[in-house]
Amino acid sequence: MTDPTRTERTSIIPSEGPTSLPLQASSVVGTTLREHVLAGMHAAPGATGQFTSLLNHISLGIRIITTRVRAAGLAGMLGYTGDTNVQGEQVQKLDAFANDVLVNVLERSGHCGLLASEELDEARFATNSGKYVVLFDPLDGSSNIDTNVSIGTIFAILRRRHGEIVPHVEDALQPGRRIIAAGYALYGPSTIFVLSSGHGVDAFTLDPNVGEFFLSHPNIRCPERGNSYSANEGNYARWSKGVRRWNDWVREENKDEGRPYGHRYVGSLVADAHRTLLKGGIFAYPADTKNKKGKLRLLYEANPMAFLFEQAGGAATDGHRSILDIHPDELHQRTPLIFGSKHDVADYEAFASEKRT
Ligand code: P6P
Repeated sequence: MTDPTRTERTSIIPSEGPTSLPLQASSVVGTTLREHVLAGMHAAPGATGQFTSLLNHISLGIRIITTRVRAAGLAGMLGYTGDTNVQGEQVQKLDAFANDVLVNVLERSGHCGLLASEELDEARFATNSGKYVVLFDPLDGSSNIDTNVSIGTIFAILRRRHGEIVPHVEDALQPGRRIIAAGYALYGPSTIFVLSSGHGVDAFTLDPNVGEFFLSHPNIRCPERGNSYSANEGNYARWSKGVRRWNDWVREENKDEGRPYGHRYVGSLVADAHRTLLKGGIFAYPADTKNKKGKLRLLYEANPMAFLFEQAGGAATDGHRSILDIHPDELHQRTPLIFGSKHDVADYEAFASEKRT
């Protein structure tokens, strides 16, 4: 059965020559995110519209953040607030603003029971009756803000597990397999909103003049194998023997196997993830002797990315198991994070576990 939420973009220019037929109204305007999400709701038996409303509020938050990111250089929003967050990192003004915006729209949606953010030490009860949990990194890659490098917002949505009216912090500590939707916004030359609610992955591009996201990349599939790798090789000496062997292998000359791979590394997770999702290849942030559990956060960075890549036919691992199978113990726990084309990820796991030398 074709997925009713798969609304192929109608062509704006008729494929044949000049036609006397008037352009169909639908062929002038693409599919908006709002329409796409609504179509998903109509296709979901028993849908109440709460999930749709929650997604629309997240979209509103991302559009508000976009305006400030675009004007940050002029609006004096760059530079540090002087505060430090639970990660011990200097909090930049845009981080704080993005966090406040998302907390506000989630509370106003009335459907978020519990929220957790990289910028908040503890999980926060949003609305007692809200049946959803939203975990997010409001502005990932913020260390790149001052140099005008693309940054992003990452989120995951789950259902609350505990029946009590008052949300329970345990509702946030669920394995990624229980994610019902996840996505990211990439604030690059365009603002792109990439979303999956369990029926494949779609991307929407913001038209700033209209203030709407339009479907630009329906049904994204991550290529089964790519030709680039993305890793901070400055950590090479700190990696395990198996990971160093993988890195050496991926750079060896072997024309038959398409190596060496090209090296691409922005140092902003959402930018590196988006390229890997569209072009294939592999992103790797392994554990090392400095970050023994890895650097990236499980709940609001690794899990959303893992959900998206698996939905697009790719894979995501900590080097030994799927990221989505990890049972969280604490809100801000870190994990090694490797994702991308499924064959490239499988090669990495073989080297990392030293099954391959
Ligand atoms: P490194 C940015 O600070 C970030 O949290 C992610 O966006 C990015 O993938 C990673 O850290 C980069 O880390 O150690 O290479 O600078």
